[in-house]
Amino acid sequence: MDLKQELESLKDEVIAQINNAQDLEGLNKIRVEFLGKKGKLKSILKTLGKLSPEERKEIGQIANKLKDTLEQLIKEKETVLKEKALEQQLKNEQLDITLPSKWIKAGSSHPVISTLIEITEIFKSMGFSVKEGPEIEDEKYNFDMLNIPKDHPARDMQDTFFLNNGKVLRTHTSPVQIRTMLKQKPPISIVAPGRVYRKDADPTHSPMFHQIEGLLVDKNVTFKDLKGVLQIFLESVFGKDIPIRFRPSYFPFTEPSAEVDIGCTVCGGEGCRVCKGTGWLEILGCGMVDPNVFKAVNIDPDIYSGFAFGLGIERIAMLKYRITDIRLLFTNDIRFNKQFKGIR
Ligand code: 2U9
Repeated sequence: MDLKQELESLKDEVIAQINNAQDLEGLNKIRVEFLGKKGKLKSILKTLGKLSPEERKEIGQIANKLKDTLEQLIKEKETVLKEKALEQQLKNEQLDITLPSKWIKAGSSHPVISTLIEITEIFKSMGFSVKEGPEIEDEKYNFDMLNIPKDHPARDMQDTFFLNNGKVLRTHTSPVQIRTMLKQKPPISIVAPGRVYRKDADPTHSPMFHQIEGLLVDKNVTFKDLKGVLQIFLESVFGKDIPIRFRPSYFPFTEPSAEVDIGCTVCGGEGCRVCKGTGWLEILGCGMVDPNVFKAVNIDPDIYSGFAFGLGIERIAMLKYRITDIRLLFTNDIRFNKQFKGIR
């Protein structure tokens, strides 16, 4: 068989094999076997030297053309096989996107925290900014500068957690307002939400609870301003028709001082167990900042006046969700906590 014939039959053989190739791996084997460095086409070409120059030229051209043709055919087949492989892969990895997904258990906000956020947002909407401070406080900020003298019952060992380092767990968030007034000159309008601590434990008292306190200081601030702000606040939480009353009271850091009641949300004022038959619920304390407090932070009480107020968050949350024992809020019984899912 001469070289021409050999090339011709090689061509037929390779084409047949390419057509039969089932996958990319098989196709690559064919490429190596026939077109590779040690392939069959190369070994045929090695024998060209034995031919006359004319024949060499002719056969060389045929061989090169054959090489181009086979490379082209392999390339085309490669495209077909790649598509086939992808199709197979997609078939194997088929997803059923109509299957229902796995249920993700979402958490939710604790009722005390959702109440705290709700109340804070109301004061923010009235222009108050939010300030926070340390829970471990100096007695100076927690008591002295708030006009609470050394022999005051609020400082009593029975009420306050005293720490070994001479500091205390803050009994209210008032030190945040003291710290703010030391740093910032009036006008000031802030609320201070956070945890506070008192040695107290019964169905309505917890040794740790949350407060929000507010402070507004400027020239010409009056009790009327205090009443207006608290009315807007109470109507936002309990509804536009909620009855409100101010009762005279006493706090060392405010003068005059008042306690604010709302009509009982349980009996509507008729008298029940929750309001102890009075028809009223005590909601917060407030008053005009005592001049002694202003003096302690270097604000001139002859130029400036201000009002302050404070309330316990747990008490509001308990009224809102009709909870009768404060301890339920901190026991972390999942059956209790789950009831607030979806609220806020
Ligand atoms: C500064 C000056 C005055 C904050 C006030 C109350 C009245 C009050 C209680 C409510 C229920 C605490 O959580 S509770 O037990 N608070 O009655 N708090 S006036 O007065 C301030 C605070 C800071 C510098």
